[in-house]
Amino acid sequence: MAKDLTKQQETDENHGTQVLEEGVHHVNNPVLDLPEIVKNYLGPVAGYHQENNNYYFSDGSASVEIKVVSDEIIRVRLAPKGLFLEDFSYAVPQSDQHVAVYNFEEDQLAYRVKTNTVTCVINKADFLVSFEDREGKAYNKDYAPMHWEENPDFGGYYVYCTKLAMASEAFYGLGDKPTHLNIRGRRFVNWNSDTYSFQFHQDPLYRSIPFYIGLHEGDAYGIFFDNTFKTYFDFAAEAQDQTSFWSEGGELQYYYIHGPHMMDVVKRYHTLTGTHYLPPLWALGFHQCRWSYYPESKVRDLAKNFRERKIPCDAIYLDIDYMDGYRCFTWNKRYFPDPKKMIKELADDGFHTVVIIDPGIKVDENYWVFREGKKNRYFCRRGDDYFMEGYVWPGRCQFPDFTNAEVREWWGGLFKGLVEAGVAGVWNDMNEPAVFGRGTFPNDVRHNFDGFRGSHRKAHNVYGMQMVRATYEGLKKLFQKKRPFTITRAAYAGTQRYASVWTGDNVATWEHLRLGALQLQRLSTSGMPFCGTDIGGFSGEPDAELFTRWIQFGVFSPFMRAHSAGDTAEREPWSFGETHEALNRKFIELRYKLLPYIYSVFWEHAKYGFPILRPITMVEQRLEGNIQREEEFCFGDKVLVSPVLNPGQPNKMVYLPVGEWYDYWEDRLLEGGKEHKVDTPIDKMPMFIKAGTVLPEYPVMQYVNEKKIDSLKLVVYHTLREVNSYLYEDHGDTFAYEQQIYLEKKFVVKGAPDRLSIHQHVEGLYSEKYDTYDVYLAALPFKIGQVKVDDTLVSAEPDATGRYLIKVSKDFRSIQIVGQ
Ligand code: MIG
Repeated sequence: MAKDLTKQQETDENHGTQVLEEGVHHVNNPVLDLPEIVKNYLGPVAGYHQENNNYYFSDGSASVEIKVVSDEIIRVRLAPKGLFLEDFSYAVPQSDQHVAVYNFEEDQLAYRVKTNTVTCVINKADFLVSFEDREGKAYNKDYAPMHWEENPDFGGYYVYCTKLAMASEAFYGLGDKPTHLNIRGRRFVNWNSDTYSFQFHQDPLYRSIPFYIGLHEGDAYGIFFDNTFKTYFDFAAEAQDQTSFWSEGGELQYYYIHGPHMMDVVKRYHTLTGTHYLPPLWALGFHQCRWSYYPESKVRDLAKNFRERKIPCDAIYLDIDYMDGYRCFTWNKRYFPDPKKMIKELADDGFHTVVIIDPGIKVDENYWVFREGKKNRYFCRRGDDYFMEGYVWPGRCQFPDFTNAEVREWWGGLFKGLVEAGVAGVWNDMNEPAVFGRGTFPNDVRHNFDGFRGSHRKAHNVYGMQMVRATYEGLKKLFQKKRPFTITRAAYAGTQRYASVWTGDNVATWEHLRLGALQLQRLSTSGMPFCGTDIGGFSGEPDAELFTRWIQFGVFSPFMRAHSAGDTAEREPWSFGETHEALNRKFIELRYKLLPYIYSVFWEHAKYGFPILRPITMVEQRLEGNIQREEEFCFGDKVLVSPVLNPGQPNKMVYLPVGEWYDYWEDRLLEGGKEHKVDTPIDKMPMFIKAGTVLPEYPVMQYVNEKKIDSLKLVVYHTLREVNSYLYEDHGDTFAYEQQIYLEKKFVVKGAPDRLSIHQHVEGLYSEKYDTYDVYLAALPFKIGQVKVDDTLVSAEPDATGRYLIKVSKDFRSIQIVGQ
């Protein structure tokens, strides 16, 4: 097939000559001299040169740059006329990483750029590029030479890359696409879109993450096509043996990211695009939202209900109605006469207040934000210099150009008033950007693009990202020492550096609950770790059962927020009668118990780039049967859950990866590597803990830091192997951790049929506020003979559930438990 393409190309060239020859006969009509617009393919490689870790190959007119980014990452760029665009990316702030070793080889057939782990092969005859591991196994290969087509309307080129899709290759990633985890056989577009009540398979949605993972014979690699224009991906949909990606503009620029572990691919993708900063601990609690809670009495009533009913909650959201005529950075004083006082009183009761901010600024000469933006020329302009105007909630609006650093700085400062009023977090909505009636901005709108200039074609997909970046950076400055919380609807690759995301306007149906489970797993594997769905569904009405099942899934969503549209019935955890109120409470309490574990998983993400949610395929990528598994997933590496996704479901089959697992609800040992039938009455959700885990648990609190913890609970699950667990602790809401003011505790658990030992190693400079641990030994397969803590004999007390309790100093180094 690749040959055919070369033929095609030859014909095109011949055709070009014919046109020219014909032109000789038609000198009066120069239009006939113009070459036809055709797809151009790279020809045979004519030569190369090297500049440090960049290698340039040319076919005589077009150039390809191969850049060794790190031992495992190689970047490829194409310049159709030999001239590369300026090297600027919103996703990758710094493409120069440490490279240990690289070298170059040439033989008759090919050039090879080699690192310690990857070899990039460039075939001389056809310019096909491929990537191999050290053993020469091909991970990823061009099917056709890179190609392009001139874009006469806008300039530049449509750029294309076509890869070989291997017979059994599966594909993952690509952000929030609402479809099955394996996207083989499907085609996608990336163009951020406001998609109220979206459906299964609908495309595109709110975010553009042009990054995918290929998994073939158990080995994985990633491709990150860093291009902000409208991009397309085809995963063996049009042709079974081809995977293509292309764009309507910009450069054909992609990163090949080596595995072979999927986890490492994601981790390395994060070395390019950054991780999510460590969120404040309260942001990992339960959040209650609705469009909208107003006036103030309603908000107070909501808060009171949470506390009286003893349902934990850390954040209350104010949707657009808190503003004066939907003008950003203002308050509706009739609904909220004294916001500062209200927010203070909520804070005293343990609630953080998060407010929504949209990009549209009302055209209104009496509105200071509009006046400032107008005076300083901060609003977007059309191709012919008219202002970009469109209708959104406030009425006729203009829109800041967030791709301008000066505008971002200004925007960040606008939060001063809200921060002074006590606001703890900001929710950016409508930033695809959404415009009533016409969807989004027209293509001719111009953007600064941080000095690199571009039309909306180029800036559309990063508009929301730059808005939330401005929001995050502004809040960070205003808060000084405290960590901000931000959430955005639109995003491009790299947005995780500035915000969490939610999946937008979903629907209160069982299908959407399932979709949410797919979307959050997909977002996690696509570098957007801090993500959640509107629990309960945004539009439509969930019944009690659906709501409770969604809360259960919410406990294991990185971001846990209930939200609903204004035209639906009120929807709080107590809205479905007492039985369900108790069930919802039980599971929200579970979230709070697990907080120290959840926080540690976020730390592993922030510091090392590990995803929070891990689909089974990622945990056991070598087992092909796992490719089909979409319902069970791991939260961190110690907890596996399988949310119940059907009404009236009495039980479900749950697959547990190879190894031993414990049913969380009854400390029952289950053998992994197979499926288990698990009962799923409404008060249970399948949840399993890996054998050998040290699971930290907080006592139930109504909000983060409500109580001082006197003794931290650690549940230790018996194992026959050696297993490491990590616990991360710090202030919870400052940046002191950047100065080593944190603790990273490693617990090494080793077991045999008649014994168990736990060793603790502590690093860091923070001091916990408690002095002891309550160590609970779960599921011991033997009767305790003796327990030694750092060489001192201590006693173990059995509790009602069959666990044994040992009280130890938080500074213990080892615990040895021996059977009778
Ligand atoms: O046009 O602010 O997705 O969460 O409640 C609707 C009102 C605008 C869409 C968001 C939704 C939010 C709603 N917004």
